[in-house]
Amino acid sequence: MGFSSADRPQLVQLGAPSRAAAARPPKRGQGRRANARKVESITLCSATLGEDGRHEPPLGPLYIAAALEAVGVAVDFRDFQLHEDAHSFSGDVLARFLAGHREIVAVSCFVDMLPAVVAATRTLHRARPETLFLLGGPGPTSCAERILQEYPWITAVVRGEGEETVAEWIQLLRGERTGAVAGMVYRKGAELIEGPSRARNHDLDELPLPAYHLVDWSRYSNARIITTRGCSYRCSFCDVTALWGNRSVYRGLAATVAEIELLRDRYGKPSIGIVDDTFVLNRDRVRAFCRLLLERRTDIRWGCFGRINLMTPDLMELMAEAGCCAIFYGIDSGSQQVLDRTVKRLNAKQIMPVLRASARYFDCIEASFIWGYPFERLDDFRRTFDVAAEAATLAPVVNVQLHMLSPLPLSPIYKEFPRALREPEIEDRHWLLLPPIFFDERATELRKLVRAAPDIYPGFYSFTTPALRAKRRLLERSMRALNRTVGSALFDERRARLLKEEAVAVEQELLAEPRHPADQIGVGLAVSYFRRLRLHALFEAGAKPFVGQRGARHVRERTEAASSNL
Ligand code: B12
Ligand code: SF4
Repeated sequence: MGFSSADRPQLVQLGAPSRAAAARPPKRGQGRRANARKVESITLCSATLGEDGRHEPPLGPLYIAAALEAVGVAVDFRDFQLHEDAHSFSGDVLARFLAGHREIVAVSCFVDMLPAVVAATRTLHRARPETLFLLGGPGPTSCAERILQEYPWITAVVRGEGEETVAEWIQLLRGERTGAVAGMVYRKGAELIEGPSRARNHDLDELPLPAYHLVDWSRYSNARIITTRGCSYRCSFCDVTALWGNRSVYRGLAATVAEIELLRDRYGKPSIGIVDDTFVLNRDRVRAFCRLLLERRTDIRWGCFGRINLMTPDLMELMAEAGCCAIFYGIDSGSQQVLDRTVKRLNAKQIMPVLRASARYFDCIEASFIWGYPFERLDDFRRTFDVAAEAATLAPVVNVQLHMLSPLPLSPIYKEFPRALREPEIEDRHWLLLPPIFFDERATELRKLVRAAPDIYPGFYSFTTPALRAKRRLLERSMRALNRTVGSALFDERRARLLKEEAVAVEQELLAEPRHPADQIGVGLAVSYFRRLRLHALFEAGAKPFVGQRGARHVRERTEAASSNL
């Protein structure tokens, strides 16, 4: 069901009321009281999934839960990633997960789960049409207005940072305020009201902490925190700047470390993922953070998002001393032409020296590459492949990821090439960033939604890209090498050890074999895969596999720091 363009609701853009006017109680007889609701409780669902079978508490929805509790709303919190069938490509599973919901259902998701959320809310609406549906998070933010135009059962969508917006919406529903709510689009009768943009929150330490008390911590492997909102780079394939603006807002370090210690002490999580888009953006701040952890002997293990051009040996050393054991690098291409064209602000020559140095300090390094740009020639792709192959020789400490570019709705690259979308094909399935909705047989309903409104869901598509077949041939060769290597562990006793224990000599022997970059990548992926299996088994057995083996101890024992070639 959807609106045809002829009967789409009219969008009314409203300016912000003055603070005094907004907070003024409505006058008698104005009629608003008649529609006012009590809004005592809400069902709030995080519909974002975990990765590799690991789960961490979803921060965004927990910040929203805290904001709701602050205005007196009891939150029935549900985390869909913990459902055994969460990866089922089905709106019905999510709808069943939400059974017994309150009169308002708020759902948070990223682009990948948006069709499932839309399908689930449609099912719930059919069963209980009086329910109000509020969506938020990066997925709905990207096309808030279009969602409301297309799906008449959805009541409102919050854009971006949601704490203040959701609180004001509740006040509006209760009849406690008037005027448009900034930072959201919502339905009022037949009209869509678009509030003005909401100014970014510049005092993050004023916000209540995420409502950690609402989750069952025994279900999560690690904790997660965010210490900066936004990123000041403008990589053209990314939508972070569009979602958060290009000004980074930092939390205070004392408050950040206090939160980390709370997660460690009250919730028993000494391993923490710092999910700032680019944690190392302000290196002096990172140094101060590390020194504070060391001074306070906080003794946690943590991971973060780094950036190749910002890493120096002394920074890595200090981070490792302070417990950093995992780092993610969005490298995104090995070709300088593509790096420049995407405004990545990175010199391709820095990539390998930084990866090699990082491998001396950190346990787990994700080296993420993207391919499939509309302007990526075959020789650009080969450069990416060559760098990825060199990075793969550092497996399993370095794990290479090769994603096919997903056109995120708010990314500058999608705005530049809106007509270059194509449906991915079965050959692309291993490399897609978002779920393979176009060829998974369970995804019929979601596929229909995506095909009916590609502008809402461009991330499921790919871009047309030069020399696709030749690129695929190289990628397929990597997959064959990966499968061969994993398969060989079933028959070769020496290699079979890798399934159970770390055997560096066997890994080195495997990594020394390949001559072709495609084979090198495949073998590197296999070596990393063996390590993931081992970690998973340890985790299932109740151990703490994410405690670093390099980290602080490694740095203290290390003798070759001076030989860094950065
Ligand atoms: C941690 C993280 C992950 C984690 C965990 C996600 C989780 N369960 O929470 C993992 C590694 C699993 C992951 C995976 C993916 N991620 Co991710 N991830 C992030 C990251 C780095 C931090 C998320 C976070 O906690 N932010 C901090 C909180 C405070 O912000 P927030 O969630 O946006 O919440 C605020 C608002 O959005 C809003 N809000 C949020 N929910 C709700 C709900 C309601 C009702 C309301 C009113 C408001 C509201 O208010 C919140 C507070 O102000 C972000 C980048 C970023 N810095 O945000 C990318 C990001 C969210 N991921 C992204 C993507 C694309 C993915 C993947 C699809 C692909 C991939 N491999 O990266 C997968 C898909 C996951 C899945 N299957 O569902 C994109 C999303 C793009 C988009 N427009 O949707 C982002 C923005 C990064 C990027 N640009 O590439 N991710
Ligand atoms: S890709 Fe990373 S560095 Fe670039 S704009 Fe996005 S978050 Fe910032």
